[in-house]
Amino acid sequence: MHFFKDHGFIDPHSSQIAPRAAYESRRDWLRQVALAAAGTTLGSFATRQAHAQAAPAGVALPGVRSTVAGALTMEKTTPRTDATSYNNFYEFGTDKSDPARHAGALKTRPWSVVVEGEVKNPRRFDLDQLMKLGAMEERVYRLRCVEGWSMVIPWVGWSLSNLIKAVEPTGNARFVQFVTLADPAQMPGLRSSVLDWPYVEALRMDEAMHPLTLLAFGMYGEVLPRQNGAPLRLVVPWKYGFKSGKSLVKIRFVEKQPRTSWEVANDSEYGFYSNVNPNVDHPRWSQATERRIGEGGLLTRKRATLMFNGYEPQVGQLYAGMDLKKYF
Ligand SMILES: Nc1nc2c(c(=O)[nH]1)N[C@H]1C(S)=C(S)[C@@H](COP(=O)(O)O)O[C@H]1N2
Ligand SMILES: [Mo]
Repeated sequence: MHFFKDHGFIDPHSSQIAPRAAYESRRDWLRQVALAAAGTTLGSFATRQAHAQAAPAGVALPGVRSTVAGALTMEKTTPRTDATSYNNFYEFGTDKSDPARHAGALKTRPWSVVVEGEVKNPRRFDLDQLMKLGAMEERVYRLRCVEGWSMVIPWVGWSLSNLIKAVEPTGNARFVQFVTLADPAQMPGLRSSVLDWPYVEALRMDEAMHPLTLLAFGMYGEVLPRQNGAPLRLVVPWKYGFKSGKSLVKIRFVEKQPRTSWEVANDSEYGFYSNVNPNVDHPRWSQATERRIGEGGLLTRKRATLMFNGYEPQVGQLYAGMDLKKYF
């Protein structure tokens, strides 16, 4: 039997700082490394328990079972306690427990989302108007973080294609950018230059239009907790988690492939496509296996990572003819 012994679990994401940022802010960098080193598995487990209560009892947000192919994995869902206390949301800090600790005060109403760029109907949506553009569905997706851990989360939302159709992209729209709120008054993590703020992610238009690409407003049958990206976030289940931006305030349709925050931070490690691929290792660690959060302790066997995170039947054809080793 092959058991995996967890290393001290230094968060590779947060120990990865762009050279430029490191020069400009060495003190910040040292603080990041200290934080990452402090975040051992045992340490963060303790803090996780301590902050498990930080997720407020949510308001119910039910969704009908999705009929989109592949949208309902039968795998055991991750305990809500784990999904709401072990997070990446660097606007609130780089430790896994920071979002649950610091996002509680984020003001999620009133909230609006600006849709602009290459569309016939650019407009600012109030959150309540926006939520009515589609029928809420439950989608149970695997979430695979580039750091080598995964969860199974029951989201509530609808296909982003509902919004895209409503704003009618022009013939020039080839990519879609997703911009997260960047408010230093509410987000203590913005003091660090670990990333270029605001957090910006992007998809190619056909990826954005794919029925599995979800605009999520809830999880576990309730409105999204703030640490998970309230009041709305993207979920792209076949890509590494960082492609799914949280707490979105702007969606922009553009002609040229935009640079994303993680590419700006380090484009030799975080490419534009970043499809989950067990055959292409991160330059500093293997992507062949993953640790399922909430599944046992330190000696739990790792799982094999699946091509396109298990969504290859649905999305594989989007990349026909592309060199998947190149477009990591
Ligand atoms: N705005 C923003 N969105 C973000 C991040 C972030 O730091 N800021 N982290 C990403 C990463 S690395 C992952 S793995 C997922 C984690 O989502 P979860 O905390 O809801 O599991 O959010 C992604 N979206
Ligand atoms: Mo991630």
